[in-house]
Amino acid sequence: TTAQIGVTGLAVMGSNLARNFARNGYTVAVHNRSAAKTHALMEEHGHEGDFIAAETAKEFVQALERPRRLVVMVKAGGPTDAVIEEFAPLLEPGDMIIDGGNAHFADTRRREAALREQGIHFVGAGISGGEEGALNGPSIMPGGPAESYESLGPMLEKISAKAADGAPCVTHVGPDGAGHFVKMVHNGIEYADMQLIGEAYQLLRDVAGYSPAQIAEIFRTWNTGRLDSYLIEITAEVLAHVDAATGKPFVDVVVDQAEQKGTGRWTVQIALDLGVPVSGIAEAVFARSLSGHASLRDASRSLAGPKATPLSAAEAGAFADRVEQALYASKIVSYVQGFHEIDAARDEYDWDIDLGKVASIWRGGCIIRAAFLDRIRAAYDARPDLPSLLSDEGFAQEIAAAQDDWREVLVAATRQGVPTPGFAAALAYYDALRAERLPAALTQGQRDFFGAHTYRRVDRDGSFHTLWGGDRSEIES
Ligand code: NBP
Repeated sequence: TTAQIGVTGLAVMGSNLARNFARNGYTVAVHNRSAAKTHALMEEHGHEGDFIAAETAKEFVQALERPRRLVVMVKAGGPTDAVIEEFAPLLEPGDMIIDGGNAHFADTRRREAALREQGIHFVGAGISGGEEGALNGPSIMPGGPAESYESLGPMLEKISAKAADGAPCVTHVGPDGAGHFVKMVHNGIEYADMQLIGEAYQLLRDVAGYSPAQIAEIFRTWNTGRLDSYLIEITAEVLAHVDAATGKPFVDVVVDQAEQKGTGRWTVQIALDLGVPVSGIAEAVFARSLSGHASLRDASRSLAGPKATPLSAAEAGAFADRVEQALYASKIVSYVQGFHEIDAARDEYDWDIDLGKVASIWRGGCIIRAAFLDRIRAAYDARPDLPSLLSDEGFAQEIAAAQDDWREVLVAATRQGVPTPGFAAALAYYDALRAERLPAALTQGQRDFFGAHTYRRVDRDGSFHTLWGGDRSEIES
């Protein structure tokens, strides 16, 4: 027998993905650098479907039907290159290597170009949904050559999550690194979503005076409305959880220093290179980084702050409603920024990415899955050239309805000294976009003053310079 697909790298993600393929009726060849993981998978889950266990790379490749489809699920970076180096010489033109790890899209572009020389199709596929998603249906973002999707696509569609309307959460995103790029931005948006939820929690706790259990209930209620999403759902679970050892709220016994693996940081680094303002995502990355500076925080605890004035019970309820508005409006801005980054990459790399499809495949399986994404899909489907999600009438109206509360929440946060960098960055972005005039005009004047960098005028074409050190007359340059 031959296998229709092979998975090498059988840590948690790889073995769950292999089981997902097998449970969907495919014969799956499985391989891992150290054979112990292969044996463990066969022993524990071999009965779930048709697996072919391979001890060596050669056996693995021989077990695959042609053209071969070989999924690599190893630690991103050096290990991925090591695996490619090992397998590429054993493959033939037309075979496919599918990298399901969290690769940097620039690495994916490099690998795709190198393998193309050998006629091997390299598909960088972003996979989101964690272990559970890999087993029961992730959101999959494959890039690479469009023709590889013809035979690979139907298999991925089968194992992927399905949106509420039954559509599979996978599409051919675009060429070479497009899939991993979109996965990177997905993670950037995930960081922003998590930060905004964190700020909402802290405000409900410090300004409104609610307990974690009460806040869990508030999030449960929010989850039945327009904020309905996986992250809101698990937030309620985490907040309701009580630590068995101490009887305290779980959230109070966890060290408040957030870690990160790098995809959020990449989203911001690349956005800087592309010149795209992803301020909300950046604040989320910085907030995690700030939380980890323990000695700086220790040294700063005695700094002056405002006197806390807790709200009455009646005021607290109204405040919670305002926080919901602020959270929703800020969330819209995060998505505006994330989609802007994908749009900019589309131009930079000549990728034909359909933004409506991206929103569509994020509706299920992935960490940012949310009812809200169906609205984004609809907005882009109605107008594929939408300059920004804020240009969509529906979103613009919702923000218009939310903005008074959004501002009030930030006033309360500022007055009480609760840090809300995500909410604040989102509102500043919104206000900057709507502003009639920005102080950028003054910036241009300063640049011209100290560096003769020139400026453009509102009333005439051309570049101009004022002779600041002389008679201050203007010359055209
Ligand atoms: P890990 O990222 O922990 O990687 C472990 C696997 O890599 C093992 O199979 C290991 O083989 C293999 N490996 C290493 Br390390 N170095 C190797 C080398 N030089 N040659 C061959 N194999 C090597 O596994 P994971 O958590 O299952 O994640 C797999 C990929 O999926 C990663 O890229 C990750 O970023 C991505 N991802 C993870 C999640 C998640 O929720 N965990 C979600 C989405 C994407 P060994 O057994 O012989 O040491």
